[in-house]
Amino acid sequence: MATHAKIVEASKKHPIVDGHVYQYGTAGFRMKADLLEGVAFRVGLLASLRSRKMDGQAIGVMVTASHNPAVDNGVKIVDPMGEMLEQDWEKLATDLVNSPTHEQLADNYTKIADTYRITSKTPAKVIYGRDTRPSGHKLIGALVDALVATDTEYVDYKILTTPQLHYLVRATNTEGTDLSYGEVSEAGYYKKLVDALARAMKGRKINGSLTVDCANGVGGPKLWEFIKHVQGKVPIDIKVVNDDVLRPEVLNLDCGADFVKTRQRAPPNPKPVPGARSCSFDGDADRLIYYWLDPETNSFSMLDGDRIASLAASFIVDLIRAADLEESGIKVGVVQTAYANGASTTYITDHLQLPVVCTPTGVKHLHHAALSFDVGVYFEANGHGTVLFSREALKTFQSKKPQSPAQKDALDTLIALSDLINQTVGDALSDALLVEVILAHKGWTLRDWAMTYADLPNKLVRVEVKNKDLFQTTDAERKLSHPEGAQEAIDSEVKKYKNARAFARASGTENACRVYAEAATRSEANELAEKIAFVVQRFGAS
Ligand code: G16
Repeated sequence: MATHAKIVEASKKHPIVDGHVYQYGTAGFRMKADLLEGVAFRVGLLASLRSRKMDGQAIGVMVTASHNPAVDNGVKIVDPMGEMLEQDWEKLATDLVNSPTHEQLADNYTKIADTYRITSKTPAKVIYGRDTRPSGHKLIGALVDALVATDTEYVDYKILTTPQLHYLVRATNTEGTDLSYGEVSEAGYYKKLVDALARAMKGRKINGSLTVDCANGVGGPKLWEFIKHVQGKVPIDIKVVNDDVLRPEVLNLDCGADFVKTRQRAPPNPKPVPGARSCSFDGDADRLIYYWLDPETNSFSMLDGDRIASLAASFIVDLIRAADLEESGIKVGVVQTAYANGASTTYITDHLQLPVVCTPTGVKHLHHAALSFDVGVYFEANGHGTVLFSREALKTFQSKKPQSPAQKDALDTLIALSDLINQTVGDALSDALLVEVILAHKGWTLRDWAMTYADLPNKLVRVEVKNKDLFQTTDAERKLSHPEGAQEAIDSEVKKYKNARAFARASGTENACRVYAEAATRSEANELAEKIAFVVQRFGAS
């Protein structure tokens, strides 16, 4: 049977839901899982085309809805070096998925192949994984049917964290080359982390234990796997909590990085221990938030993505200086979004004297901007981020001849960090190890870390509106361009408060708008957020 006919036949088993408009958003297609079967099939078609377009390199597909509730799911595509799908192809994905009939779907598949001069003679390869959501199994079934219909080779990595899938895509496509990213297996991922951790920790000791809340998601079993690999090699005491993946309904429920960030408190279970160093992953383990309860005052301190970014940037700058590479022209920069606390931006620009770039939400935007630096540190305030090292920076670290044991130590640590930090995407496990390494090097507690600057009080609110798509933004999401008059209404509220800032935007992963407000005091930040939420409700009512 010709490919066109095979696609039509297979598609009939996995129809999309009539009347629903699908959009490839911040994190691929994400919605209630029962709307996604046809989408997963169609994503399989696109991934196959993408692989052929990229000369047969492996393309990744991850099935996850990350921080969203257990009933949701999502499908996203990973490009050959482990990055997010190229922007032009997001549009193709949206168009292909919305094809109204099975025939039109197959026609659109052929049209893309013709437009991009893709031939079926080029081999295609797709590798995929899924989080612990029960709906993932069915979605993978639909995906595989598309891969079979298009003669695409595939590898099923079963249950993985999102960053593990990104690692595997890059490892697959660089295997046997000078740029080899690591062994092409889940075990290879752990081995790489353990080896880099051992090198980065040489001569240092991690103080006390780290409690990791795994959001009852895939991070739990994968963290246990990591512990098996690290045992006996590097002393690190990890206490795993909220790792129940047998009851799907508890995923992200009252725990996880999103809960901690938005509620600004520790998960209620297990009961937080004052003074304990704790952190939370999200549902697919690509976000990380640290926190602790002060044993004296019982107050809660959160160390979010902004804090991780400033900690990592200052540590790397210190290492570059200690390695006598200050004059080498290595450009270090930080990338944030509008959600970054104003105090963090001031600290990075004024105290660390580093450039800061602001991009719209979505790691693809941050990742892209970070590539313009030799060492690009990017983090969203919600804990999603990583540090990218350019090839030139790595070459400089490797070729520099140390003049003293201290210089050698700094160079070795820089090289170890570039292996420890996931170069493809934000990775909660790798980021947590990075934080542990830095705290150990500096001999810091979380209190010391929290003392570097004081966050401006802030509030994040989720607002449900009839049509979130009415809300269009400009200026890296710091302003609304539509609906008309909404930005003026926001500005006139912000003006009433001291040191205040606020913005509203449509979420790319939930059917809602988000409002962020910052002000001089907590009560003012809360009040301002409420007022802006009211503006959003008013303008979103039509
Ligand atoms: C995804 C994206 C992140 C984004 C988050 C929330 O994270 O990868 O870049 O910050 O959604 O996006 P929004 O505010 O548009 O809903 P995750 O962890 O859910 O995959």
